[in-house]
Amino acid sequence: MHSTTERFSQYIHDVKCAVDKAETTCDIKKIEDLYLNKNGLLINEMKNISKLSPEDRPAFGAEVNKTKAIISDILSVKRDSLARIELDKKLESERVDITLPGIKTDSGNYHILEQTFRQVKRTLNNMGFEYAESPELEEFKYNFSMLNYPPNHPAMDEQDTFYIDNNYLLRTQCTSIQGRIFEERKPPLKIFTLGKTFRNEAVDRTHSHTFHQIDAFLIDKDISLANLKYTLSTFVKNVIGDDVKVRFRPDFFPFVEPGVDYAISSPRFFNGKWLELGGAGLIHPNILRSFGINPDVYSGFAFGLGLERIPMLIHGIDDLRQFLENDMRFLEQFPS
Ligand code: FA5
Repeated sequence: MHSTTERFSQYIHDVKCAVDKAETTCDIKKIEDLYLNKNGLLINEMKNISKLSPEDRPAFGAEVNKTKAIISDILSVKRDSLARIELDKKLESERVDITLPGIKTDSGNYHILEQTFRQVKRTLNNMGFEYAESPELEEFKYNFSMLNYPPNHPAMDEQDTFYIDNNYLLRTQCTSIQGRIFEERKPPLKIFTLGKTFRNEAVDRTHSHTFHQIDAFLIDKDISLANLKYTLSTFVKNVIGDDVKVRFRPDFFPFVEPGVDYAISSPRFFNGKWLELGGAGLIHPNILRSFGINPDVYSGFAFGLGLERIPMLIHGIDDLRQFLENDMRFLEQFPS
């Protein structure tokens, strides 16, 4: 019995030494496995109980249980303190400094031309104009012939473009929608379109090979230049500002008679200087007649302008090439 007590004291001593050296809860687990768990030294000791005489068994059993309890206490105290250290380390490594500034994510933004497009669309819709579309890759006849350009007329040279073949070209003006509408529908009509146009152009700050046009027309009874001027004034006041005045000057376009160019002026832009915005006029009677619309009953006006002109004026953008370059430093200046 004496040697048994010594053996158990040795166990406790060895456990204390091992526990002193333990640095992690895993080390504690290993010690626990060695002494207390299945196949551990103290469980094996219990197996020896059958070899003892019946009168020695209770004392031996009590000794084993006492030793197990002592070892278990030693392990549990150390395990608790190591677990606390491990938790502190984990919390420290995962610490979030809530006072740090957040990570900024970029938010999407409509291109300045898309913003202008939406504003123009909303304005003309509110004024009773219906939005329609026609192809960018257009037939020669809609872009020129049906718009009263006589064959080989020099006005076509002003709008040289990219030809696919003798019949198809990239449209030079959104006015090309007129013939497509007149073929299908009868007056009264109040329509506008907006889209890409293309010209074989020497590119500079105010001219591009690819730009956008707004084109609108109205056909009804008793339509005159007065209606055109009122409509255009309302349009530019809504889009550019209430202080904007509109001026007409005679100009030539084969599809209008009389034809005008129109300019706007506001004390906000270039000290009130007149700035040309686009072309307009009363739809040529030849066009009305060619689509079976009686010019003695119906008349109409049409106007067109470059979309880019609007943000250029409002924001003082002096180079239209920037609209197509997708330079974020430029685009980010116009949050939608
Ligand atoms: C026309 O294109 C006529 N279709 C407008 C019109 C419609 C007149 C209805 C009468 C009735 P013009 O070639 O002037 O007209 O072009 C109209 C506008 O498009 C110009 O004022 C300008 O703002 C813009 N524009 C023309 N060419 C370019 C270009 N190369 N780059 C950028 N904008 C241009």
